[in-house]
Amino acid sequence: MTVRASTQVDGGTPTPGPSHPLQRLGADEIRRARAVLADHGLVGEHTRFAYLGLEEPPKQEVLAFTAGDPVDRRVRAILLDTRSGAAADVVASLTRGAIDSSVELDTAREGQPPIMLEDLIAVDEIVKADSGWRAAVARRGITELDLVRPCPLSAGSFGLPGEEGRRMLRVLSFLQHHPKDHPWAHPIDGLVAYVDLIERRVLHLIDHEVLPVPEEEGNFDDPAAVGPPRTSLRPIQITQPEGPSFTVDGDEVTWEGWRLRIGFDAREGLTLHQLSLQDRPVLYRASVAEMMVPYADPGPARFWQNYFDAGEYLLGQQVVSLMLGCDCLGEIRYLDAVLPGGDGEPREVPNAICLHEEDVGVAWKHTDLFTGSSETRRMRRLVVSTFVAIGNYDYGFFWYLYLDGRVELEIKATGVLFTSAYVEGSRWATQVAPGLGGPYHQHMFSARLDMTVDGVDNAVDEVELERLPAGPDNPHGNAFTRRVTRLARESDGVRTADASVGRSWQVVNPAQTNRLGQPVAYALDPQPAPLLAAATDAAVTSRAAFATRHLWVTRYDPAQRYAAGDLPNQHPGGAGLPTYVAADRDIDGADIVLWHTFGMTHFPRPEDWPVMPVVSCGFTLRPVGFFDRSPVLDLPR
Ligand SMILES: [Cu+2]
Repeated sequence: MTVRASTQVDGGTPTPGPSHPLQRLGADEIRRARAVLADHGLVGEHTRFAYLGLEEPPKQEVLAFTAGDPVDRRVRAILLDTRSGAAADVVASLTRGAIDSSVELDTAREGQPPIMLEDLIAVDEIVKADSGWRAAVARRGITELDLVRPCPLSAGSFGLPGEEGRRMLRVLSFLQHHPKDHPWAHPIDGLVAYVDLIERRVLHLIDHEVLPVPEEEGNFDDPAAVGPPRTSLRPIQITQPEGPSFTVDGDEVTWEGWRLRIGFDAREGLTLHQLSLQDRPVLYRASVAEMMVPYADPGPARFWQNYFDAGEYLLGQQVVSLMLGCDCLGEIRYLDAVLPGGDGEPREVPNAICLHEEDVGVAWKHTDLFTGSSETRRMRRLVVSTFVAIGNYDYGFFWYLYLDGRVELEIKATGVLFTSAYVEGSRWATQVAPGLGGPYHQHMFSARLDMTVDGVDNAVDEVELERLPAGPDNPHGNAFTRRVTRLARESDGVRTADASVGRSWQVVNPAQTNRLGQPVAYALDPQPAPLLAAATDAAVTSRAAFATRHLWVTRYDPAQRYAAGDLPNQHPGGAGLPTYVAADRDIDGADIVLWHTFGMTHFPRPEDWPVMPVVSCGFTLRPVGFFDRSPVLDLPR
């Protein structure tokens, strides 16, 4: 490991300073970053930018910022030399044209740089050049290699002989009948190539068994296959003749007392910053800091399947452009995303982030028995959303801000199943079409919620129903109460949800009270769902330890950003949250971060084929004593 500071070198034309330290990186800044790194000799002929993003200043610096203050713009880059396999983690200042740190990564111990979009092409070339793989494909009756689609699948870390220190992918392939035919309908199963991306060769071939390639096509976008669209749906039109109620100024959005900044990162995708309500801070930063998809099949062709879609594949890099009238209805404002390409040059994705306002039914209502009063008000929410397409699956990230102070994240999973050949009687898959398996898997997300409820110093109370036995205090047996437990240290903050007692976690500000003398709070309401299903001693369990608990609470540390650690790709395990909480810091009345695991356990249905109707998961943040009374009394009739 080497760390070196640098002298200041001019890295091209300085760009005008940003108006805010969290302003999203612009195309000029990405070019400038590349130039600064190149001027310091960090960009060689074979250097690829596996990651490049804004290195946010520490929280106290951002909170102290006032308009017009100078900003030191810094970026973090994970660089990979595709010839040697050497990798570096670099922080550079665009403002000063300087390298603040450059650390050579010990990839066997610290993990590999993320997988890049271009690795799709690499694995295609590598497996198709391998005579053993071609022979194995031919044994399955496949000769037209142009119609075989190899997938760049993250290798994980299983301590397999000869793999240590190599930059690898594992490759399962699919067949097309023609170039418009969706390959996911035709898995070429029982055959896996283990690929070394640096040596650009197949290291090892698993040719476990020859299984029939399912033949039925799954072309949901072909009218000839799905039949004519129904004609019975009449138009619904959503109009806001006076425009939406929100305003967008650069990355800053205001709506009905809410104020927030929109961020977008190549790794985390959509991020929310400095979210406040009526000038009272609620959340300093919110993101989906990791997500991973472990599969259930223990067989030789599939035991290794688990994809860290954020840390290994970079959610933000997979963002797609949204279409008016399809993805969002009504009065829409779009933001474009600017992302670094593998070559370090900026790449723009138009209409990547959608902002709109929605009517969501009744906010409150009462018809009174005695006064004859009858009042109803309507609820609205502001929606900030984005969609990513990660190979077969598509994920929508929908943040909702409500008039009554609630914040929700809904993740919509759709797209196409990662299929298998179906073997009769399989315990690891559902048959979703003739001979086609929908393998069992989970989608595990980690939301990183850097809370600032009325200020930076917060604490967490676990709140749940307490049932009481009948006795002298409870002579009729009807009693129940609320149990409140303060989580004092990081070791206390590692918690599991419990729907049977409605367990929630209230983030309180012990120093701020409402008019009733209660500490102001925001509750995290989980949707209790199964945690990681893999065995305790499975390799994936140590790599995705975050997914073994619904809640982790850590002391804020700007270096602790990712639930499964900085570089989960091929990481041997133990990084991220287990390491962060090992210090067992005090979290009672401190600058704290909540990490919430949620997700879905997916036993695919025939209805999920050939394209899956959206299924959702998420969580809610709900004000508890944050307001003195209902905050939506003033809604107009
Ligand atoms: Cu699924």
